[in-house]
Amino acid sequence: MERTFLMIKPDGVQRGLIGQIMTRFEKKGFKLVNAKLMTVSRELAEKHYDELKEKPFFGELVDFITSGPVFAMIWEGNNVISVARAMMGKTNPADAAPGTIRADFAVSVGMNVIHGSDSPENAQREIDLWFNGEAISYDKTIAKWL
Ligand code: IDP
Repeated sequence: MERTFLMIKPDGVQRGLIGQIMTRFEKKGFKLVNAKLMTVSRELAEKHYDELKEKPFFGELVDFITSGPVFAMIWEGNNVISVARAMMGKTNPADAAPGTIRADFAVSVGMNVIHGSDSPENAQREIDLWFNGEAISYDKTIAKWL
């Protein structure tokens, strides 16, 4: 069973979108296995976005992610990494397909509401970085219907 790291960014928290976004993943049939509201240090933000450190927008991105609380989550399910990315939509909300989270809730590439791991390697790295690898293992009785 696959796990991914998802994070509602400061804009999503400020705009009161946590519940609506979580509902989409719950309704899809994925299982929440850890979650926390937290402030992000510059050190954590820089480690998280390490692959982007040469990009011209890196400083702006770190400023944004540390500007207010984020809601960090681990979700579990079949193909959850790629399916969650599809549900989020393209990075730039202007290019995201209608019905995706970024298309439905965001207008700018900087404030695009949600982060999701883009590969199994990054999912493991981000789960370790944000949650020290910790998640709750439990069964849902509905699982056989999904
Ligand atoms: P992703 O979040 O869809 O995986 P990445 O390329 O990993 O996209 O970029 C990380 C985040 O950096 C994006 O979600 C977006 O908020 C921000 N970002 C990406 N490109 C730009 C840009 O050109 N200007 C400002 N922010 C950007």
